[in-house]
Parts: sequence; C-alpha cells; structure tokens
Amino acid sequence: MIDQSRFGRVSVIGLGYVGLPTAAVLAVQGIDVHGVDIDPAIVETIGKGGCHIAEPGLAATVRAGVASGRLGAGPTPLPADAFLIAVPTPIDADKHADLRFVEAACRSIAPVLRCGNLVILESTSPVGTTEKMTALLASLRRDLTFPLTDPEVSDVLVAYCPERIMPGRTLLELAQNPRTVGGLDMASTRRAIALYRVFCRGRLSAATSRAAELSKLAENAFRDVNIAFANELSMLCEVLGVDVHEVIAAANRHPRVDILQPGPGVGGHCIPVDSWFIVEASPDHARLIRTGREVNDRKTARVHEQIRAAAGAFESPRIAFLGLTYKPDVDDLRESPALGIVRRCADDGLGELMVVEPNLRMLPEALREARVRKVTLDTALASADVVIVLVAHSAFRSLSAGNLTGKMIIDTVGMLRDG
Ligand code: SAJ
Repeated sequence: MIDQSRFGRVSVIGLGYVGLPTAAVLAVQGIDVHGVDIDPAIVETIGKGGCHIAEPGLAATVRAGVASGRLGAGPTPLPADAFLIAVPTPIDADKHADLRFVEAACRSIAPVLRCGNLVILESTSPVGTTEKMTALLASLRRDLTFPLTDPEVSDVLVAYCPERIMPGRTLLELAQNPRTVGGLDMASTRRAIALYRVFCRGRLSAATSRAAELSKLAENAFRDVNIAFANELSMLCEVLGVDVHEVIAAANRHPRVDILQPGPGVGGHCIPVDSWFIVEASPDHARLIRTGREVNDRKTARVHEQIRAAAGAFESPRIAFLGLTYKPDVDDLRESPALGIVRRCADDGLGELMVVEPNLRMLPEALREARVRKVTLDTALASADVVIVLVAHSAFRSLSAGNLTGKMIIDTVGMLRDG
C-alpha cells in the first residue's frame, strides 16, 4: 500500500523557470529536494545557494532552501519518492514538438526508479506524451509495473500536471493557482494531488492525462487566438485609417466583449509555441488556431515593414526602439517579437539603431555585433529621427507624444495615446 501523504525526497529534473521555483517551494515546506540540471553552471549556482533566474522572491526562497539543507542540486537524479520533470519542449524548424529533453529526463531517472515512486511530467507537451513517456520508462525498467500495463497494482505511478505560472508572479501563482492533475490512473492522480498540496492552496482538479495535456495547450492557444483577433483588428484599422485603440475601447464597453490589446506580435516561451503542438496533432481540425498563430507572426512582419517605410524618409536614419523583452517589465527575451524586429532592421542595415531597455544590463550578443547600441531614454529622445515603441514598460509611462515632437513615431502598443 502506497502512503498517500509523505514524500521523503523529491527529485526535480530541470531547474529552469518552472523547475527551480517548484523545487524551492517544496524545500521550504520541509521536503528534501534534489534538483537536477544538465548545465553544470546552474548546478554550481544552486549548490552555493545562488539563483540564475530573475524572479521576485525566488533568490531568497532558493537561499532559504539551500541554507536549511533541504535543497541541493546535482547533474543526475538520486533515488527519491517522486520525480518531477520540468524540462523544455521546444518546436523544431518544421514546427514539430521536440521531445528530446523529456526523453533524456526519462532515461536519467529510469535507473533510480523504485517501487512506490511517482513520476510527474510538467513540461507543456503534445497529447499522448505522458503515455509515451511511461512506455519508455516501462521499456527501460522491465522489473517494474506501470499504470499503462497494470492499472490495478502498478509499482510506479505517473501523472501529467501542467504549470500555469506567469513570469513575474511565479511564487504567488505557484501557491495560489488552481491546477489540473492528470494521472494515468486514479492512484497516480491521488498521489500527485498529495504532492501539490504540499505547497499549492489552489483547487487541484483530477483529469485524464490526455485531457490535462490538451487543457494546457488550449489555455495558451486561447490566448494566442484572442491576441490574434486584436492584432488582426490593428492591421485592418491601419488600412481603414481608424485608431484601433479607440475601436477596442469602444467595443469593450459592450458588457460581453473583452478584446485584448494589439502589439508587435506574441512572444514568451509558451504561447507562440504551444499552438503548433495542437496543429501538429490534427491540422485539419486546428484551422482557427493555426490562423491565429499566423496572424500574430504576420503582425511582427507588418511592424518591420512600417519601420522600413519610415526609415526610407531619411538619408541616414537614427532609429530608437523602446523595449526589447517579450512583454512589459520582465528581463525575458524568449521568442520576443521586439527582438526579432530589431534583428531584422539590423540585417537590413537600416541606419543607426538604438535600443532603450531598462530591464537588461546589456543587449544580446547578436545585436551588439550588429552595432546596435543600448542607450538611455533621454539619449534616444534627443537623437532619434524615428521612435518605435515595442514594449509598454512602466519606465516609459511618463512618455507622451509631446516628448516626441518632430519625430516619426510607430507606437505598436498604444502607449502614447493618452499622453
Ligand atoms: N500580449 C499582447 N496583447 C495582450 C496580451 C499579451 O500582445 O493583450 C503579448 C505579450 O506582450 C507577450 C505575449 O502576448 O508577447 C504573451 O504574454 P502573456 O502575458 O499573455 O503570457 P506569458 O507567455 O507570459 O504566460 C502565458 C500564460 N498563459 C495564459 O495567460 C493563458 C501563463 O499563465 C502560462 O503559464 C504561460 O504562458 C506558460 O508558461 O504556458
């Protein structure tokens, strides 16, 4: 009989944006946590009580976990009661899910799996990944039984439980957000719920593993499609000569309408990627989702075209980009449309390019090599011919169209409207 409540040690595979905070909160709740990462620099940093991710409260939580002796890190998993896999699941150049890291994580835990263990996959994954992962583990450990083959009495329990945290609010949302827990059988679901209950006050709802996998993809595809609606409206408004923000503000006064905000495209590590996992599964039945993805990418290309047209009005244009990260007030550049736009302008050799980005110490190497300069807002305002607002950082809030008299302005996020 498996004890439903106690976890002596938990091994967390992947100490990134999701794995590290989860490991740290488990440790401060009194669980022994062994974090695993293939990057030796990350293992060393965590081992010393440091933290490689900028996230409010995380450094202090990791420090407390390590100081208490409950949180440690290493290159390979140790035997544990539960294994929590939080590794990247990117898409390849053909927009197909690349599950190499999940497979490598399974291969790394297989040798230390024991009877009574729980394995949870948290990585955003195509439908059926948890079953495939279990089949792989079963093939590597023929001495153990798994829910797929022996639902009544399996030695190892397996569940899928997606994360839902918003960068910038990670610790708060880890503690509060409701979660979907998709065990391969009820015993797996119950055991996984017991683990999340250690640090999560939100509702923990049972689902099948496939429903849990698809729910995560659906959540992000829903947001992608809704942002695509706003971005499509913005391109339509450009042609019709109407202010999109005025249109959205007016439409949103309807009690049942809530249009999101247009921008330079959609970034971040999840939303631009996850829709493709659905499209890959059944292209004929995911036409709206695919189109939403394409509209958002098209919006990024449209902003680039607008900048080229504006730059064309000057002999040697000085162009200032306000913001580079994927959304306001984070230091995260993953899949950032703003970064993509600046890169394309640098590739075009469009003129003198400057970036104002208060959330980064320095620009990424590719931009530095292309001679893009990081400047202060004041420098940008003093010298630029063209100003492009790409991200609505709080540091730019004091800005108004009045500060920019005589310059060409492309405001992709509508920040200067009320200024
Ligand atoms: N964006 C717009 N217009 C809007 C809202 C957002 O253009 O009205 C853009 C942002 O600028 C950004 C992108 O969309 O480029 C995504 O930002 P986001 O804040 O919508 O989402 P993420 O990627 O930071 O986090 C999302 C969240 N999912 C949902 O809101 C459905 C989060 O809860 C997930 O945990 C996370 O993806 C994830 O890891 O899956």
